[in-house]
Amino acid sequence: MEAREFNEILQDKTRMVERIIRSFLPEEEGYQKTVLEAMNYSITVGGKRLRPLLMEETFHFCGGSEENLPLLEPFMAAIEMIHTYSLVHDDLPAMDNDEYRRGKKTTWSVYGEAMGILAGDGLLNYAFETALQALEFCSDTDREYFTTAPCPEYNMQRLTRAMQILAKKAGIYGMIGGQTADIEAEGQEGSLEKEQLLFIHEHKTAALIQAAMMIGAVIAGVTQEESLEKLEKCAYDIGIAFQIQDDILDVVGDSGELGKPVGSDEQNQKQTYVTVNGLEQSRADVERLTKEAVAILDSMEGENDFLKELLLSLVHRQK
Ligand code: GRG
Repeated sequence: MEAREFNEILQDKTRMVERIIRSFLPEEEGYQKTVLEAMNYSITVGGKRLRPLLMEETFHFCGGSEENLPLLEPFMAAIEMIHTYSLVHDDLPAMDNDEYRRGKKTTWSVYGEAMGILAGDGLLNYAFETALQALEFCSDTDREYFTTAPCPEYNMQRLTRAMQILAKKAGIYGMIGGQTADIEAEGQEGSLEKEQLLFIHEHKTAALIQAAMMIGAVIAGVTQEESLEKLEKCAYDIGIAFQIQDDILDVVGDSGELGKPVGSDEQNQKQTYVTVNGLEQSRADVERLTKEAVAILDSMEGENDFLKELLLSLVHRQK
């Protein structure tokens, strides 16, 4: 696929994901209007929409049919809400104390700290309310409108498994666990163990990417544990590569393009993959992990052209 063709398709797909996300956002009304505004501000302010994109591409790769898209879409919006909440909380004064993200003021710096906390909480909870809306579209008889008809067993199994994955990968055995280890590592004297760093990256960053790809597969109808494990490993490689690239960009990236200041890791004396392994080794590891991820996809059945290009594009991303 030519780079230009890939970029055009990516733009189209990102616009489509954008529409899906917006269609699930809450109305800004009522006495709780401020928190709803802060939530919507946080999620509409920008972002690459990588996780919902990966979810949808994996769904197609695994043979998901058009008629099952209404089951997938609530999960696409939900995962972006969870990702956004994590950024909103990560930017808070008690965590990274950042005033800019995605080229715009962070949520707490616009709405105040208390509203920043509540907007993150709201997004996390609303993510599960949104994912559960899939129940309204799972009947065979009436896909377009809300229906009280019972959800057929085969769809119920898909939705339950998808909810399990979403909850676990976002929680204490996933992203929250990784963030905890990351925060504690910041105060640690002496160099971080390689295993410790990989734990942080796997849980803080890779876990949501794993959730995205695994949920796409589950909603498409994949039930074989072996296939899900392959996708989990593929997403692990992508997630670690993505985080290493994030650490690289903090050293050599362009703050205008990134929409946030660079050099923050050095300023905060934060140990990262780059400070532990050096720039050259880090770059080589991003390439190696991405190749491993693509090899896993190639070992599975299914058309993977765009998904493969998407993974490869992350290696060279500048933002
Ligand atoms: C607060 C529970 C909790 C978790 C926070 C996601 C996170 C954990 C912290 C944010 C900082 C960070 C470097 C996270 C690693 C993952 C990462 C690189 C996130 C940025 O994801 P992108 O590049 O962001 O997809 P956009 O803005 O494009 O959506």
